[in-house]
Amino acid sequence: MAATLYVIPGSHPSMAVRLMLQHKGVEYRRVDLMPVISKAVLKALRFPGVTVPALKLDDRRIQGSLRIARELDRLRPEPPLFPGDPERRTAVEEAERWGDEALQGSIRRILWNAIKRDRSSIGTYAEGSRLGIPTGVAVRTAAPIIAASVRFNRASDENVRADLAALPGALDRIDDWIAEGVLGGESRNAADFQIATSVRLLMTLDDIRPAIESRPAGDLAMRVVPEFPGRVGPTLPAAWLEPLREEAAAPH
Ligand SMILES: N[C@@H](CCC(=O)N[C@@H](CS)C(=O)NCC(=O)O)C(=O)O
Repeated sequence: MAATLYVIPGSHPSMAVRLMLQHKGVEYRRVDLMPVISKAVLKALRFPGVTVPALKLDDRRIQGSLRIARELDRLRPEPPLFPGDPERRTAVEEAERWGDEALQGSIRRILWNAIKRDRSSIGTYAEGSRLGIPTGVAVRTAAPIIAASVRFNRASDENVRADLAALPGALDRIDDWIAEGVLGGESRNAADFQIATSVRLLMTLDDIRPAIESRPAGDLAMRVVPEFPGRVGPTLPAAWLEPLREEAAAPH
């Protein structure tokens, strides 16, 4: 099986699929793409959509972290990404879907809004990647890419302030799933990869890491994704972070 995975450095669902391939022991070639430019590349490669992760398996093109997880389980059942017990599988799928539909987008918006405020930070997400041009050049020419990404991901100030206000509730939900054993069980499942990569990406923001690291969600993120390149220093308005500060002060 010849596998090529197209990713964007710093993309959380891309990291989720990298870890799933590793979990399955599937050898693959990774191709790093620049955001925005990735869309044209994926079109040229005849993928049906314009987002990463995008996986070419022999002649087949599979896109989207949820679809890829199911295809990997079909092609290589062991170790499984979903529990065999139907009730437990439903719970994992529910958490995975929320991770894909709700959590992923809010984290993308928060990240792009922070990068817009501290443009020099974008290069840190490219550490260890091969973009085909020197990282310094990529960073110096990144302004239009950042502006397009903020627009494309609807990372407006209004939306991001709302995302940050909703974050404590989202983290509570993840902590509850960990307590129930849906996440963070003995063997990693698709929802672990889906959600832990999002939380881990958020922990690359100095403004937000303190509100996460002492929680079960932060602990899971560090265990599932010990390394996630990238760092943004303090940059978000203090008032937006108030809901997280109150949260960090409360016992967990
Ligand atoms: N829910 C999809 C989302 C994929 C997605 O939106 N990927 C982003 C990167 S995280 C992307 O390709 N964005 C295009 C761009 O940044 O230009 C999945 O899990 O595969």
